[in-house]
Amino acid sequence: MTILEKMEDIEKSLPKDQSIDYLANKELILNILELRERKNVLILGHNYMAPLVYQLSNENQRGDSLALSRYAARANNLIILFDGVRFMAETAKILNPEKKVLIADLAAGCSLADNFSAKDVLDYKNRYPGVPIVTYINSYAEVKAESDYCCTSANGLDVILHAAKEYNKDKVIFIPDSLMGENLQDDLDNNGHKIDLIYPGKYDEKFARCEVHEMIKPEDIKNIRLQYNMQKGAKDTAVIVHPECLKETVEEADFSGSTSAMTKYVRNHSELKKVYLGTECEMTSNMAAEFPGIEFIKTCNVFCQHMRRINLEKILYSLQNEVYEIHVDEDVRKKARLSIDRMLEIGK
Ligand code: CIZ
Ligand code: SF4
Repeated sequence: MTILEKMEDIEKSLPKDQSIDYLANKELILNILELRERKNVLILGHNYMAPLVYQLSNENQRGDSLALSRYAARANNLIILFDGVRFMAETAKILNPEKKVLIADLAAGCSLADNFSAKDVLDYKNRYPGVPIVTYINSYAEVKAESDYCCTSANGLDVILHAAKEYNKDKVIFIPDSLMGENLQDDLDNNGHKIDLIYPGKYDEKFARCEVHEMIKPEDIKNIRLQYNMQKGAKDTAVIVHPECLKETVEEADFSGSTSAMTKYVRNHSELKKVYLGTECEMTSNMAAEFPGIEFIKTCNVFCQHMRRINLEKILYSLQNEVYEIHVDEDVRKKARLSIDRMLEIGK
């Protein structure tokens, strides 16, 4: 696709309410695409990016953090710009050490990753010797390096079951997300698995939550159902929430899953006419652009301050100067890689 064709494609693919934004930022977008081409950069776009940023990436180069990192590993580009938060770009670097991985703002954090250190993992290890540690992908390399397995919101249950079997234990440690831990324990119980999942906050005072998803309360879901006539279990409507939400919120939903699972759910239910997504708000904008036949309820004002740090101006600056590169200590990287590889093996 030529740059002009890509510009036309972006304009066409944007949600209707963004056409003025497109015109206002046209030159910036053009400059970014020219640099992308000249420097042969792979631009990866996470599902939570604002539509103008999201559309900079080609269709198959958008998605969740793991799918994007895997995509990066297959690509030939020597420079990767990861439009997402820092732990995601770091995961791409762990899987692609020989490539230069850039992020438009190194301060793009995450309330889950930022509140959990390698020392916290070691504390769990000391308290529960021999119990396998499954670490959510929303964590930094030093934390992954001290863990036995990595997991994502798409495969958490499978990885936990595998870890319990492999270590012959009825206990598994899951870090750092307290709310997802609670939701996973529920999944285990509901599916008849007698596994005690040890997550922060269950038996101790430590706690980590996604500051975005914890804002979506069960009463919000009830109100949306009433206001938009979306009964639980109805065929043509769906309330879908992320497993980083409160357990009580998940219980009110029709389905709970990772961003990739949300997309898959909508794609596989062609009868859907109205959908509410309980997650970062930009995901709703991006889904609305992808599924124009469905009405997406956008009542929320739930944005991630970290994701919002990634904007067109900073992307251009990073590409122009090849700055804000992700570095990971090689010993840490190798150990972190092991936990990711052990997860990928399970998915095979
Ligand atoms: O792994 C990701 O991309 C995250 C953090 C969210 C999701 O559910 O896809
Ligand atoms: Fe972290 Fe939540 Fe923001 Fe995702 S949405 S980056 S989990 S704070």
